[in-house]
Amino acid sequence: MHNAEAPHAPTRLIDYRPPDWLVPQVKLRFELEAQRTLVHATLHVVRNGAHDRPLRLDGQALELLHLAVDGAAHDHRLADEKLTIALGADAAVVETSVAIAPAANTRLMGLYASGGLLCTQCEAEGFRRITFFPDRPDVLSLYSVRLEADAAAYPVLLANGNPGATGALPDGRHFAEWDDPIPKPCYLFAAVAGDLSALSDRFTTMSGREVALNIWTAAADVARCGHAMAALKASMAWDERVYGREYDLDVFNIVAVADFNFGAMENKGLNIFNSKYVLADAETATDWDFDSIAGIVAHEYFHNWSGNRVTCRDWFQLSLKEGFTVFRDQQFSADQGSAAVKRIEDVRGLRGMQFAEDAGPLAHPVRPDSYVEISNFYTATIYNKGAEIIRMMHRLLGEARFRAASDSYFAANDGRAATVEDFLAAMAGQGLDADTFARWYRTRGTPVVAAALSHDAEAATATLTLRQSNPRAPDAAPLPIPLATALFGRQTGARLGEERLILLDQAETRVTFEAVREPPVLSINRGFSAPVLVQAAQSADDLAFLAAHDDDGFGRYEAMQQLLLNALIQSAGGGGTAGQEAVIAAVRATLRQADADPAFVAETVLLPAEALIGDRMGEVDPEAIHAAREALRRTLSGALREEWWALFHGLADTDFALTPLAKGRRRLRGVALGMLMAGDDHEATAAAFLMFADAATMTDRMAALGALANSRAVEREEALRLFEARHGADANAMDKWYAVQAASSRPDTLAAVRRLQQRADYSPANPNRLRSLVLTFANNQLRFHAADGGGYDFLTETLLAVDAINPQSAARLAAPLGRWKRFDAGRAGLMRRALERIRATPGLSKDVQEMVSNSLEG
Ligand code: HT7
Ligand code: ZN
Repeated sequence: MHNAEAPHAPTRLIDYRPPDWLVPQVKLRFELEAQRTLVHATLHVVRNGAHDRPLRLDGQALELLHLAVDGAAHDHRLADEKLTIALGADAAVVETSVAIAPAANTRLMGLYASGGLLCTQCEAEGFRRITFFPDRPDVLSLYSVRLEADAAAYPVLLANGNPGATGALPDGRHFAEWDDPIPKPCYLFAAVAGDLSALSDRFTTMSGREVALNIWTAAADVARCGHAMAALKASMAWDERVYGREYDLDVFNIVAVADFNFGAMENKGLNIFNSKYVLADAETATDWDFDSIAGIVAHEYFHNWSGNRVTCRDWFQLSLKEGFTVFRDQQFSADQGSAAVKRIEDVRGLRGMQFAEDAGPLAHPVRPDSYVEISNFYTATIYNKGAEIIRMMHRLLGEARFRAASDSYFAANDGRAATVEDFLAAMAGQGLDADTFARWYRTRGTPVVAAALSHDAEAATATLTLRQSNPRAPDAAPLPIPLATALFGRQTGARLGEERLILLDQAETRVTFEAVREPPVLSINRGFSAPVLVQAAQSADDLAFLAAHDDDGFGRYEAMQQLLLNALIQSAGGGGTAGQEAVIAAVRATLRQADADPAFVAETVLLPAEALIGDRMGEVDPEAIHAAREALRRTLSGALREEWWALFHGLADTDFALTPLAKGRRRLRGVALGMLMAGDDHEATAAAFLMFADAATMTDRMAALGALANSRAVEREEALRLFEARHGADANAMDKWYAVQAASSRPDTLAAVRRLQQRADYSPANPNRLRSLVLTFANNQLRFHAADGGGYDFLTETLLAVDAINPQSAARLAAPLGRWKRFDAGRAGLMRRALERIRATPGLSKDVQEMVSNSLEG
């Protein structure tokens, strides 16, 4: 089967040309109504350079009602989502009026309705669904906006910049004007209208300016905005202190909406957030939610400089703002709690998502060469690998020089649409080898570093041989890979000399360590100094030694995880369970540190996820991996039973605190419960139910519900029922309820997911609900990859139905099928056929077409 429709033409980086026309000034007037909104635009356009090309404006799903140039009717052509106007002069005033239909906009791009609100999402190419405009990030304009709407339905009217005049209009309507004094690309445009209430506060900037802060939401939810507000103020202070960046408008507004394609959006002065990342209280939010809210509030705020004041020249430069901003939000979060635990969480996320992406058919460089649909490129590679590249620069330059380089980057590019080269040039100004570093941006795939250590006892030297390779880019030039390295004495357990930062920038390097008088154990890529896979062939003894003695917290975590992973891979590959005593002993030793750092211990002893085990095996065998992981869980559960129970009881808290210690205690208690529940133990099931029923926090409630969700015990159904009775009216809490069932290892999970799809409160049009049910199920390796292909059929049907509603959501559902080459012939064939069936469906969106074609051919 093949799709008769022609594939969409890709956009290519090498074809970049500066805009033919600039738009220094824009005036917009909205006559807002959910069914039909009128948008009147006045663009002051200026020819950019000497040429005779016409003005070409992007427009999608717009009904053109009126067009004038310099006040008079003018010839124009409207075809293929482009409005072409030939202009004789070098400057003109172009006026258009269009009609759009927010209530019918299920793509959630452009102006759309969510609940009773009207709101916008323009990144990457949504502004063209609001008005005709050169919808590209290198056209920066000053905006003045007037919103008009029914005063009862939409009492609050917000747009970017600073507020201006407001007033009443005939027929119960009213208006509000907003002026943004800072030039911006149209993807940062935003407007919101609705019946909103605000949690308000103030911030005094470092130069003494007063900024009004508001978080807007439904009146009933205002009390749940406190955490987000505290995070906003902390972010503003942090960006001043650490990067010298001051906020530049009189107001900073955040609006929470229920239907949103992403986490949040950094529109200038008017951030729009998925409500999941704003609303939180002890009753409904887990510690993960609280931390995510703080991280995302910070991320969007930091974009005010890394993204808004300095924006991207084109979408190929997306990581210029996203990678840098993720790095900045990671630094911020590390400063708020335990830096070591934050690093572990970030690396776990990177390995789980980005390494998998880099190893599969959707692998792409951090700066891709081409795309069909840019929305498909908001990926872990752009965001998280991009952040790791910045982190490596930070590490190589050191704090002071990195700060100097970032200062000069902001100063040189303020008000400009910049490129990765501009960023590298600023780093080069402080001594970074920008030419070789640029290779990280153009090379896809995760580099593999083979490390071999030899010891010459007589000479008291150790030689470390390092070789880099990249299976996904075998011919690529070597990358500069900074590897923080130390040696430890096997006899003394002490570190031998200082940590060294080795820059592996050749295919192979040899490094000698002096005064190594006892057999050394290698600790490499400490703190995860480079986003690479290290193959160091360390024995179980070496790993257990490092898990106990490494003075780098990440190194101890890494050693323990590698020990667990080796045991799991051996057993899942049919190699038995020999050597697991060493694993038990290492876990026991780690548990002894629980009082000092429970969060670290929880992360360290948590068994690697089934998908990660699969990523490290030649062929993914979902059943064998699940069986091996369950068996190890039972082994650890039995061997350390007293320890787990002691932790479970000893870590029970009845109060609600958000300190790192309190969060760590809850996390470790959840891990202990998970271990105790291995094998559906009755005593543990009863304890889990009690924990669920008595929980003082959502974290405890969800830990218990998650453990029960895999169980066959009657308590499972009772807990699910109680949860629904308590949280049924709260969409964000119910998303957790959906997800926990979709992630279950029970054999009836697919049937349960299909039943859940029939519920009245399930809607595929809501991206959060879709993700919590369908994407969670598609990432449930054991049940999604059932050998009969039932999971693939389910996903295919759902994806095709969703594509007609929201192509961005549908495209995200395609990714799990992209792993097809990693499975046995039976599953691979079924997955490939599912992809082919999708590709052959008429009328497919270009979002899905690109994902599916890349999955089949990449
Ligand atoms: N820069 C924002 C990206 C974003 C987005 C992209 C595609 C479709 C919808 C979207 N909503 C937000 C989010 C960020 O990285 O901060
Ligand atoms: Zn971002």
